[in-house]
Amino acid sequence: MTANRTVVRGGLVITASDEIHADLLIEDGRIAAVAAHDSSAARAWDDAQVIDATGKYVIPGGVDGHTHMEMPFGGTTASDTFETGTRAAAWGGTTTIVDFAIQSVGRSLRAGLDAWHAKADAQCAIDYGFHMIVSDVDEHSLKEMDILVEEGVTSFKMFMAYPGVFYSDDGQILRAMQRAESNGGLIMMHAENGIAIDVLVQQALEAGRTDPRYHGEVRKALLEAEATHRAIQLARVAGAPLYIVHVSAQQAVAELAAARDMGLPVFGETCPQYLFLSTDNLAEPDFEGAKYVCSTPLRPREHQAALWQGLRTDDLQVVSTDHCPFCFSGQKEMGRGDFSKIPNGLPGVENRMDLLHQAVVDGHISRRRWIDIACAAPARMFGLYPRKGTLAPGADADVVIYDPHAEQVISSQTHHMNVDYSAYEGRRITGRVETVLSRGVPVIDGRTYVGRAGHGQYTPRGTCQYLD
Ligand code: DUC
Ligand code: ZN
Ligand code: ZN
Repeated sequence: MTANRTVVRGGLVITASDEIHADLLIEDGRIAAVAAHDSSAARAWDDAQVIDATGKYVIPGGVDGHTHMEMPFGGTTASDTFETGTRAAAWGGTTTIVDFAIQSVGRSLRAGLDAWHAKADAQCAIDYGFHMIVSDVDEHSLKEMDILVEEGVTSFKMFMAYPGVFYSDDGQILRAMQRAESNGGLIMMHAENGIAIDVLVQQALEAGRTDPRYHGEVRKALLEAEATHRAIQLARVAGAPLYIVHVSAQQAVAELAAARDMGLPVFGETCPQYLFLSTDNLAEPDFEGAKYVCSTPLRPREHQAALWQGLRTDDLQVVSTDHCPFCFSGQKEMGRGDFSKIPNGLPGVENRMDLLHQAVVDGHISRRRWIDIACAAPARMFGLYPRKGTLAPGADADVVIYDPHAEQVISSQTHHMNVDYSAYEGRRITGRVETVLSRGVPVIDGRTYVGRAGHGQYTPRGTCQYLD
């Protein structure tokens, strides 16, 4: 047996474009060949170590293009470190994350990026890349964007929300978009009208409306739609492509669909929390609603149909998690008596692949669309394809053996994220990750964690491949 040759035998290999009963040959951490099960080509790989995938799906490792490990926010820090968060991601079948390095106001992009490298270096169980949050647009940071694109940090998140923290005004946004137009970068937009929202927050608190559910009421769908529309027009003026993060409102999906119908290079992401949760959760009594405070906020249940439809029609291309966990105890509780002090964010990096498989079972999306929105599209969007996001000769052997018939119940008692609650507590899921390989190396082996901090490598990225 040759140690660096592995064959995954007998499974249904699913990519964004194909489903075939095939065997997969892995050599030196890469996919070497895919051949029909039991074909003469596959039978010739008899010197390789065998992983039996009979009756299972063989899928590319998930690519989560939106996480916030150890993110300082709202006076506290997201509770997953790069070590705990990437381990949990692997448990859930995700083998690549793209996290957000943050430029602090008054400091350089480089200083922010260096700080995030220091947090992640030698800690990760799976591969990772970085986007850059731009919070201070000036001549220097605009020049730095060019350098970062060259280095493989090819996407830049900007905020139309959070005045005084991450907020950029329209002029700053336009300047960054113009720069992206010339350097090939992709602007990722948090599209909510934060100036108007802050007025409504103040008015709600003054009227004694302090419970978590008011977080959802003041961050109005119309103010997400308005910001989405404005961001699209600014991108048109700049001639730049645009990616809207965490789309939650039906009216925002409509803005994206209209722009795409015009042929504009505008893309959108939604997250499991908007597909599976709603304002009903935000309204849970005894401050339990705080567990569901994130921005953009959860919407009334009626918005979910538009999100599913957007995913089916490709008006939305990607499902990422916006994983940004805060413990209920001691962190979410900071906002008792004042919803605006609840740290914004939900855990989910471990649950995304399973929840989206449940969407396949429930008939919302096809199996191939599952792999597209969770693996291939984010890899393409963020310049990682076909190394990540598919199973084809030459690709990294990031492979998940997925049991489509296993039954599980999501719970904080059994999850691996470093957070004391689950946003999906008690939810029944059909399907479960069984084995995960990262560049051919087992990270999860038959539901046992066998990975290590430091296996995961920093992965510089190319530019958005939807524009090629
Ligand atoms: N939204 C969140 O819910 N958390 C972190 C940042 C963001 O935009
Ligand atoms: Zn955001
Ligand atoms: Zn985010």
